[in-house]
Amino acid sequence: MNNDYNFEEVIKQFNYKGDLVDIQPYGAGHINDTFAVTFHRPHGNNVRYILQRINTRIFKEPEKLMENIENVTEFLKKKIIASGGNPKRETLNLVYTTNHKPFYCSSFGGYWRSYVFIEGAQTYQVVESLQHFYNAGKALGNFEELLSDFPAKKLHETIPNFHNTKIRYEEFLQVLAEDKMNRAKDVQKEIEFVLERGKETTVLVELLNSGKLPLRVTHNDTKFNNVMIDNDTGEGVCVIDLDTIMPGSALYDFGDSIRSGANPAEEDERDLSKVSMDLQLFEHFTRGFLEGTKHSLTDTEIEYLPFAAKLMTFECGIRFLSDHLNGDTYFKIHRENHNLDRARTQFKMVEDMDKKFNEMKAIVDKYR
Ligand code: ADP
Ligand code: GN1
Ligand code: MG
Repeated sequence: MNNDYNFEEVIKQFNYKGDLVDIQPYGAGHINDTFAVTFHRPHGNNVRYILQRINTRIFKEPEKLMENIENVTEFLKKKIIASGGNPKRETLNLVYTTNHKPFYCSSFGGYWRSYVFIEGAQTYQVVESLQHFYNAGKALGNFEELLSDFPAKKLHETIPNFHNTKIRYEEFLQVLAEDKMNRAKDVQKEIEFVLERGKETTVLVELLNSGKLPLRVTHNDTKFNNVMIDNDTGEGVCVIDLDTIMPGSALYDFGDSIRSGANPAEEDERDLSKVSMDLQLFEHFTRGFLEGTKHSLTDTEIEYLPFAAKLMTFECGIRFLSDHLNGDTYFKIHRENHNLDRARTQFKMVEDMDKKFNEMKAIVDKYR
């Protein structure tokens, strides 16, 4: 356990009931520091909460970020109640501080927040069943549908230009020109791969700017481990990790889900022969997503779904490769060349999507 954190100070700020019995690092996110904290209630069971330190190197305005999360979860709660759902499980529930704030700014540094732990469900790094991925698609489509009348103006942009692939590409060119760590010489093949495809990075940005694609309230970080899957029913019970909720495109959410879930291997798999874009997985997610959105996507959105899957995968690869060249300052790494390994899996997926592009289009047409 990392002793840099003064848990005693942090834990007493939140409205937890019972005696603290355990604190454990939790989950496999690349950004925040996440812990599961367990309390024992007198005459009762143990109760768990999620406690997170927000990564303020990445999220520079945590107060605004928390305002987004409060507004969105309150909005979702009302809708879930109105449709007879369970608001304690189907959306994140913040635990407030004793001062009625949604976060605590600690004396030793860092912004902390806490959520009710969603029990009886789990997240997966790799999809283990087609049904799970179909259900994740349904849950994410439904999430967008529920937020379709959320007042987008109320949202702060927590990371400006997050999915502006054109700007991501320009930033890559800059990092490459600087080559701070002198690593470019060892990754020429990957650099070439990016440079050859640079032109494609403007497509969605231009469609959005010209109004041909609608701006919606989107999640923007829809990797499979950001959907909690119910242990009994296999349903996508709750969409979590709401740090990047911002105005965006449904194509970002669809594309990022395919990027992370349609690959039967881990995101950092070193044996690239195991990495691919599995068409069966693609089909299950697509069917679920289109059902979840209640078929409300426009023709242009539907037309660009396969392209978005490829572009979001390419964008993520660019981000991993940029971070590798830049000395691994953004994504958490756990071994040498970790971001390079991650970039390679993304580029392998892009290549595979190129080969299977017509089949992906045919699948989308089947369910539109
Ligand atoms: P990061 O931004 O670092 O990815 P997440 O908010 O996704 O952080 O949390 C990391 C992991 O913690 C998730 O993948 C999930 O397994 C777990 N987790 C997060 N929130 C909850 C919750 N409310 N209940 C249960 N598990 C959760
Ligand atoms: C990060 O936070 P996490 O691990 O769910 C990243 C995503 C990337 C993803 C790649 C805020 O997601 O954009 O697609 O890693 N989140 C942020 O695995 O940058
Ligand atoms: Mg996450």
